[in-house]
Amino acid sequence: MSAIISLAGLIVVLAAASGTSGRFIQSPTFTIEATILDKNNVAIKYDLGDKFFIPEDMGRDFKWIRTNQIGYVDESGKEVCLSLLHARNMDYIGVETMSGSQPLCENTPERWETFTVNESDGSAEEPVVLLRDATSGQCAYLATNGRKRKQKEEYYLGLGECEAANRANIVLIVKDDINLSPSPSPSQSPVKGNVSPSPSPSPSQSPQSPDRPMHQVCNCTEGVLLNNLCYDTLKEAFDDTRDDNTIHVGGVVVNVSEPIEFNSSITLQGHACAHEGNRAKIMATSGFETLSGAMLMATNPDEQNIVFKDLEITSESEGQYVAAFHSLSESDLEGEGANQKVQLLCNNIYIHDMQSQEPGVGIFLSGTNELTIDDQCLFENLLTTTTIGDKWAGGPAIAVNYLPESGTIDIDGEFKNNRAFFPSPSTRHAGGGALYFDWMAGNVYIAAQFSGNQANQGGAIQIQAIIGEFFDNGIYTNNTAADEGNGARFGALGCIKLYSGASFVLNGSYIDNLSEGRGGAVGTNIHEDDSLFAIQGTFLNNRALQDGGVWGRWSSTTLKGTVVIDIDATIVGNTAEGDDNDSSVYKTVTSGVSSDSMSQFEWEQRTTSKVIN
Ligand SMILES: *[C@@H]1O[C@H](CO)[C@@H](O)[C@H](O)[C@H]1NC(C)=O
Ligand SMILES: *[C@@H]1O[C@H](CO)[C@@H](O)[C@H](O)[C@H]1NC(C)=O
Ligand SMILES: *[C@@H]1O[C@H](CO)[C@@H](O)[C@H](O)[C@H]1NC(C)=O
Ligand SMILES: *[C@@H]1O[C@H](CO)[C@@H](O)[C@H](O)[C@H]1NC(C)=O
Ligand SMILES: *[C@@H]1O[C@H](CO)[C@@H](O)[C@H](O)[C@H]1NC(C)=O
Ligand SMILES: *[C@@H]1O[C@H](CO)[C@@H](O)[C@H](O)[C@H]1NC(C)=O
Ligand SMILES: *[C@@H]1O[C@H](CO)[C@@H](O)[C@H](O)[C@H]1NC(C)=O
Ligand SMILES: CC(=O)N[C@H]1CO[C@H](CO)[C@@H](O)[C@@H]1O
Repeated sequence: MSAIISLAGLIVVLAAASGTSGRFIQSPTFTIEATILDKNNVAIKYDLGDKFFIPEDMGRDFKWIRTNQIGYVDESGKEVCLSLLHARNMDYIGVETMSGSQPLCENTPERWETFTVNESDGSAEEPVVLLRDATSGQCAYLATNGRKRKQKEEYYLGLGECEAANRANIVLIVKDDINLSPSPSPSQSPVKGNVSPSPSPSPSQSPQSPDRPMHQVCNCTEGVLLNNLCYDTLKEAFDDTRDDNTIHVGGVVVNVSEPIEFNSSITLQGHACAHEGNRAKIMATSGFETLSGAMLMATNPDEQNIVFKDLEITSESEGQYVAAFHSLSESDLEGEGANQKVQLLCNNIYIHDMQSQEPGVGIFLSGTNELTIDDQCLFENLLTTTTIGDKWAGGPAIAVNYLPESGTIDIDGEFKNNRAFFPSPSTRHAGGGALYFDWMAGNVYIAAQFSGNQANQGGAIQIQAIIGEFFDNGIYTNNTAADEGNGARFGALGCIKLYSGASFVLNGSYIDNLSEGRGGAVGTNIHEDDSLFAIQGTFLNNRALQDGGVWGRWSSTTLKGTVVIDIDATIVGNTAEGDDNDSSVYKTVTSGVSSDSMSQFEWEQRTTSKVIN
């Protein structure tokens, strides 16, 4: 399908032209660039040519011509200007029509201005500056003709809502070495047409300030806006979405009373309007119950790119069964559902107090090329539970079944008091108190904080298989692997199988976690040849009621691959109650063959890293 357009900033660094309206501006030249991810997730830089984006260094150099014109001087000395042009079925911004003629600046109106919106993408720090067409009030963004396989997909500058979220990733790069800061437009021409973009807050305004300009959605009685129209329900808005649309919610609690299925790539953007905080609230009404379904369901059988921003998602009643967001699963489309890829970016979302019989009460993804949870996100009091069936996968906050080799998962934010619990007659072996990962062939990076999460195995995180790199910088406190009558293990996190080539590095902080069986902080089972397991972070006061105060391993297979307990790791006060602290650091057992362990005392005598194999 279409290439994935990466989300980066449209950052305009143009001439500081304040107060010079009406006369020529001494301005540097710049290029208009976009970084586009191809199918293999490789970022390629494109420059805007005369009408389409073309590979790097083949684009145009532009400059400001008059106050509000962007263009260049051609070989014959004529000024050619960036204009809104029309082709059969698309409108685009460029300097050459499809028939090859070029709009001269003297015939085109002054229309372009820069326009600041407060960024709402966690990756950028600065307010985002968009390029706005003063005539329509809309802003330039990266558009695509979305052609399928046979013909090459082409990218051009289109016009859309003036939303930071809608900016794609166009960057105007100044060529000359002049020290410039993003500057608002020199002239504030009145905005015409039916579009009223969100006004830009001045840098001095805090997001909570009472005179913060409100988004258009704040005037919608049901708190839902799409393409400048208010909707009665969130479902109706979703039904009308196309790829790259942004649905805005906010002002009132947006109620959801039935599942919303959608197959487009969208942004769901919350606005707090006059209310406290910086999120909009979406709530499943108490009559909406589904043991295994979700409020929002991504149903495109191929790929979908989704962004959630500034949202609180919860359910109305305690004990109500309904999940927040699911992709397709293996049971959909006769198994084809498992091949779906949903790319998801979450900025500042709070999902809490919900439950389901299925993994991923917050977020369930069958497969993904990219999942990013930013540091403003919080997942709290989510529960996956059932007494029926052959259930193992917990991960009430987030569950991901498949991450391909080229994929990435980045988890930041906070996970508090989530739980997976499958009491008898189910398996009593729920895995992952907050997160559950099945087949991880790509790169996983964890930087989040986990506290008070609980499951039978992997108090915070359960991983079935690592094939790629799993790097953990998380902070784990007070998570528990609880004995529910079936071998509790891995107080904070654990992985069942490290495949050949896998790397599982624990560089975070693991404090006060408890396993009512083995592995007070972490655990593993199968280590294949050429795998790496490294303990190098801070491990304090973790407790195993059986063995392996920090790390517990048990398998019927031989321990292969390399294990490193780094001499720079901080390992203090861990307990293994089952063997009077003989294995307060670790115990590894190959059943019926051998076992090996280390106590805190032995660790303290060491001056070099402990390396196994
Ligand atoms: C707006 O931008 C300022 C300055 O970068 C930032 O501190 C603030 O958090 C932003 N507000 C919102 C709502 O994104
Ligand atoms: C909301 O409605 C009021 C009254 O009709 C209007 O003055 C205001 O501009 C609107 N605000 C937005 C953000 O659309
Ligand atoms: C949503 O439901 C709550 C509780 O049932 C109600 O108070 C609120 O007014 C509803 N919101 C809207 C926009 O109808
Ligand atoms: C997406 O959903 C709409 C109805 O909501 C349907 O008409 C369309 O065929 C679906 N597209 C795909 C690719 O499934
Ligand atoms: C530990 O977590 C439990 C829930 O699992 C919670 O009730 C308790 O208050 C937490 N204790 C601390 C010290 O955070
Ligand atoms: C490992 O943890 C240490 C201590 O928190 C930190 O300084 C270091 O940057 C981490 N290493 C990596 C590669 O993130
Ligand atoms: C095991 O170690 C812990 C932490 O150092 C300590 O409190 C406990 O008394 C020890 N238990 C035994 C039996 O030595
Ligand atoms: C060392 C230890 O057991 N720390 C805490 C682990 O988490 C439980 C609750 O989940 C606490 O009660 C313990 O104090």
